[in-house]
Amino acid sequence: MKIYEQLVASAQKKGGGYFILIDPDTRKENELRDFVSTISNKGVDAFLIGGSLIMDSTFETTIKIVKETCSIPVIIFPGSLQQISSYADAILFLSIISGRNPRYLIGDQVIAAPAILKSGLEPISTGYMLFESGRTTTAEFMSNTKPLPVHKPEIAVAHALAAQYLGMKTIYLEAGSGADQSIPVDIIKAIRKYVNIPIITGGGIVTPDDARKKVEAGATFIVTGNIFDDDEKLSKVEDFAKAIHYKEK
Ligand code: 1GP
Repeated sequence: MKIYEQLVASAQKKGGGYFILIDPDTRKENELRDFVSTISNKGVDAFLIGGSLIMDSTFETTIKIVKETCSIPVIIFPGSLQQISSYADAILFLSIISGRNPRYLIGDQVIAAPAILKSGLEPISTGYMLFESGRTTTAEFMSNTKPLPVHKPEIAVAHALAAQYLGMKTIYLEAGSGADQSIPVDIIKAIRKYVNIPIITGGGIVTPDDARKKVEAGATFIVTGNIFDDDEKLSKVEDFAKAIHYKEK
């Protein structure tokens, strides 16, 4: 079974799925090994690896280390065309559908497609929807796109429906890494009312309670990243996983 299908089936059974985003710039070799081995048996369903702007050229090394350290699926969450590696299992094949920048709607995808074919990665077609979150995020700046308003659920629903009608496998509701405000549950509920493809959401989710509310509102997968830059918070991984896997006893 493909990674996408496995993760969706598991999320349906458990209530939701839990992804942790690893920014390759955050931890170097041994620290990364320790980080992954500490949390890999705490209920994480997949690791996302990538970043809107990677300063060090550690992308592929990061993937290799994570793959060597655990058996959890590794999915690339690419911030640029350079972020393709056959060491991962799958890649979110993103189109920034919230924006109107042709490069990120179809341009880079055409350039990346042959490299992805060659890599053997499983592409997961993803409609990426960036929302405003109070301040300019790296994703917004780098993609030169205007984020969606958070107080207009009908605009969000229309974008999500368009993604579904275009045959995309999932939508990623993004508030931006470290966002002050995560995606409001009202937006998730409004989208879930009309759209049945899986919803990934991340950016600014810092409490298990918030994660659980988003799953109950209709999100399929929750992504946390920044919060675990602080090693002292690592014990919370299990709390997030339990809150998200709320159907599990
Ligand atoms: C961003 O969803 C990720 O795409 C993670 O965000 O770092 O704010 O948890 P945070």
